[in-house]
Amino acid sequence: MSNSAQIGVTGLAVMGRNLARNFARNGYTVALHNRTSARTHALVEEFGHEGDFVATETAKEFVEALERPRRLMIMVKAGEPTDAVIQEFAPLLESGDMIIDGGNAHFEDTRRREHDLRGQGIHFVGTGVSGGEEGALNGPSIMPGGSKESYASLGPMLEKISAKAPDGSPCVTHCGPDGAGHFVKMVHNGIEYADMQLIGEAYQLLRDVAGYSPAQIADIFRTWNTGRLDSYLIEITAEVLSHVDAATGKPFVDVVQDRAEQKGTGRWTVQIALDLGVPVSGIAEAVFARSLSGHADLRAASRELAGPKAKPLGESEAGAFADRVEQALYASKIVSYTQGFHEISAGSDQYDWDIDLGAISAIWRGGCIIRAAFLDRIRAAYDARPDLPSLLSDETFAQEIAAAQDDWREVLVAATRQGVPAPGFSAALAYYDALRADRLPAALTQGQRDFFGAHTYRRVDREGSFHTLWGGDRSEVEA
Ligand code: NBP
Repeated sequence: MSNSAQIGVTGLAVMGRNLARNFARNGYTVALHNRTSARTHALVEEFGHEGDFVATETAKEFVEALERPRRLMIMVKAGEPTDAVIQEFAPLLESGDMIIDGGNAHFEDTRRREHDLRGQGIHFVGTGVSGGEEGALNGPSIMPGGSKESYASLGPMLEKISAKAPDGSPCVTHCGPDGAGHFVKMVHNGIEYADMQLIGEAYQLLRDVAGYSPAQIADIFRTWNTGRLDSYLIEITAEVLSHVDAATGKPFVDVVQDRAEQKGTGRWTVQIALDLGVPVSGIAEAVFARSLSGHADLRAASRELAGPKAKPLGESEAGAFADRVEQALYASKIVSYTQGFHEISAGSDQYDWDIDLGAISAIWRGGCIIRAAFLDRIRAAYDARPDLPSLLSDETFAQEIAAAQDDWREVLVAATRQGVPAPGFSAALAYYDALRADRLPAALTQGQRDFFGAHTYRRVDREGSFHTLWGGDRSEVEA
């Protein structure tokens, strides 16, 4: 082997194969490896003409094919397979070499792997990659963590293969040390869950409250996609809704089982948010909504439960209602991004990552599933004020929510009256109202806790911790 490859990819299923082709199409020589070598040969046979590939069979051959410092990218199933591959390759590497894990790893695993490999002088670069199969080939949004030194060597290559935002800038940035990249990818996916849930709720409200057909709703989404909701997910929603099943002639959405799965990154976003004490209620509702949809037996057993008697809207009111749903969707979307960015900020503080929130919103503008015109606005908000306490504190977003809130509330009233579940819209509004509340019932909670467990409380008018002698004369003592 000639040490000629600038990068090597091991794990050549859909993602690895397309990333390898993307590197090759951009002029890099790419070493190829897969546990089962049939995948390696298939890639070269089918796509060898696209660029310079070095097909290898063994780990030793693969490592020897790479120029120094070596850049070895792992694109295997996350979890144990990633550890197995690291164990196979790490002994063959030298100080200064890089292992780039582009799988959907848990950021704690990435922190552990980075720590272990650092001792050997190997840079472990946990990297979020978003955009699915198509993005991997034509330009994903890339979220690398790891050392600054590794980014200096790897960054220009990632910038070349990444998606480009509408202003031409590459959708990749060094997120921060060790697990920062995989953490950012995790929250990206959590936001993606929330975006999809909100869109789903908008669809169901338009259908069950306003009485529109899937084809009509597709047209509404197409119109929304020309405005402030302009995004990949809105665009594909219109495509899915207008699709007709060839076998039955029915709308495609009506022949698909209404059960979704929740796993991996969406669930982790909520689990980690709980650990960090960050309220990501919109994202959590999205995860729970998928989970509820999957409980087929429970749903079957509950179908006869009483619902409201309200009738759907008449044709004359439907148009105005659709406009209200757009307002509710937009306002709820601002809230779910607010929550997601809060989680990234909390993770950054907890692990000392110094993540630039504006830069993160900028790299999500192209290539990834949540790409949206709206992200430009988030970037502008953080660029103008990097210490923004919350996206809701940004003047422009606050004004937009102020303008949307009456419609947002009306939509939830209609949803409640008609018995249409809208947990995402509802959680978002509750979060908004809780944040702006002068007083919250947490004061009562503190009183209850002090009553049954002497947990003490703080007063609004004096420093210190206090306890009331609830079982005695109810006098207050300083704790
Ligand atoms: P899969 O997640 O389906 O993994 C298949 C690959 O893992 C094959 O190359 C397989 O080798 C290899 N592998 C397994 Br499984 N166990 C192994 C082991 N013990 N040792 C060595 N190799 C092993 O592939 P994918 O869908 O291309 O995804 C790759 C990574 O990218 C995953 O971590 C995924 O979460 C992440 N990701 C996927 C997407 C997406 O849209 N699909 C998007 C973003 C990130 P074999 O051929 O010999 O079985």
